Amino acid sequence: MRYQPILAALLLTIPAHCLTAEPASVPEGIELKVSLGTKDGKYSITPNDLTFERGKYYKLVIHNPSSEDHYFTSDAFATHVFTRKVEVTDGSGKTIAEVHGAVNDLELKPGATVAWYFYPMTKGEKLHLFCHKEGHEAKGMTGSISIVGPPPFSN
Ligand SMILES: [Cu+2]
Repeated sequence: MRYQPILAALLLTIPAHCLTAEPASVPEGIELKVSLGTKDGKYSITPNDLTFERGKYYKLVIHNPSSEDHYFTSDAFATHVFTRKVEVTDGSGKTIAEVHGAVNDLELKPGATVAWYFYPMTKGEKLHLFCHKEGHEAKGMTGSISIVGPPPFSN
């Protein structure tokens, strides 16, 4: 009992933001969906021409509906965005992992879905997007990503 005031004093020294989870007001992000391959085995990235606006917050949901592994690869894109996290979900849509840090290559197993949360930071025109699995780019798994708009934090 005599330690209670000490404990209370200690708790008061902890900044409030350390005690609470992320506020519910964190935006979900502008959602875009991309498919790597198709159910019937076509080698495509759909849509394959993506455009993002600087300073906005995005949730890019990448899904592989096919029966083989595919990559979402764009070395240039990684240097143009700030990645907040990549969420990996299980079959029921429950998050089973979060990956933090710069991302430039994702491999998705058949049926897998990930959500990439990021802020586009610097302008980019037709940044190369492809699947680097052998032969897949030549078969059609290619695309481009553009980042447009005024610089973030400019007004
Ligand atoms: Cu592929």
